[in-house]
Amino acid sequence: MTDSLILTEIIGRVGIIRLNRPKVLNALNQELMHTLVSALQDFDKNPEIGCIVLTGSERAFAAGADVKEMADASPFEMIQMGYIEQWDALAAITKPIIAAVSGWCLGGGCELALACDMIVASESAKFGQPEITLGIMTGAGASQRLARTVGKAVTMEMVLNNRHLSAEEALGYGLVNRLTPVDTFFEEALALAKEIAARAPLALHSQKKAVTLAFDTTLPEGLAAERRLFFLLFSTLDQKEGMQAFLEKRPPSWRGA
Ligand code: DAK
Repeated sequence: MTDSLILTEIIGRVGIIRLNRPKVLNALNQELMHTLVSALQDFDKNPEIGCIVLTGSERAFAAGADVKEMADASPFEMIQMGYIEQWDALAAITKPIIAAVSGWCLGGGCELALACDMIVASESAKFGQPEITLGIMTGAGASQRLARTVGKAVTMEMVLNNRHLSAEEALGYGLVNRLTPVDTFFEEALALAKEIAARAPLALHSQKKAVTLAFDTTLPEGLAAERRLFFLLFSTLDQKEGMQAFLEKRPPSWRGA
């Protein structure tokens, strides 16, 4: 399917979404966010898809929310844009999402990458939160997700003084999983996504949920939720199949049931 704001494709069990506003470095306007979230929800509902890759261009993953769209907005208009609802819907996607990032990854773009489960970055990737330069602050999760990922000191420098992280620094701080040459970042992300997509679907679903809870709950609540999810998987055919396949020294054949 082709859309003006995003391009989608399915390769094997991987759903791919490419942000497609190249003239404005994939600035995230409301329409793009709305289209992106519906594409993610469609992939999430599709049992033929096990993992999602979200990417932009070589020059920019996304240079942030669309400044032109926000420049003259009142607080009420900002609320009406439904931006918050889109971000909440994005966080509710149950399948693993890998961000394949090259070039600019700023503001809302960086928050979008942070809302994904893993990041594969090209050597040209630059991560930053420049909201302060516009007289505003982060609004889609960076103050929380970035701080939990790279720590307080680096986050403070990024949000208070527009410090950009190079891809190498981002790798060192644990913001990204893998660093690749510019011409292979997408292939690397796709290869990782194909491996993940081939794994037991219900176990993937529960495992993502459990790790996500680590950021949303206290340790005892998170541990209790992990145990519930763990025991629940013993009601699945895939648990029986996975363990039987191990004992019979053969590859498992997952049913997603
Ligand atoms: N919005 C709109 N247009 C943008 C843009 C953006 N964020 N970023 C780039 N563009 C446009 C430029 O205006 C330019 O358009 P033309 O002049 O050609 O018409 C085109 O993309 C190419 O950009 P440049 O000519 O500037 O390219 P350079 O290589 O020289 O510079 C740059 C690249 C990324 C350093 C620069 O474009 C830049 O500084 N861009 C702005 C980055 C930025 O400030 N991003 C943060 C935006 S604020 C919310 C939650 C979150 C947010 C909002 C609401 N709620 C909960 C309601 C998030 C806010 C943000 O992200």
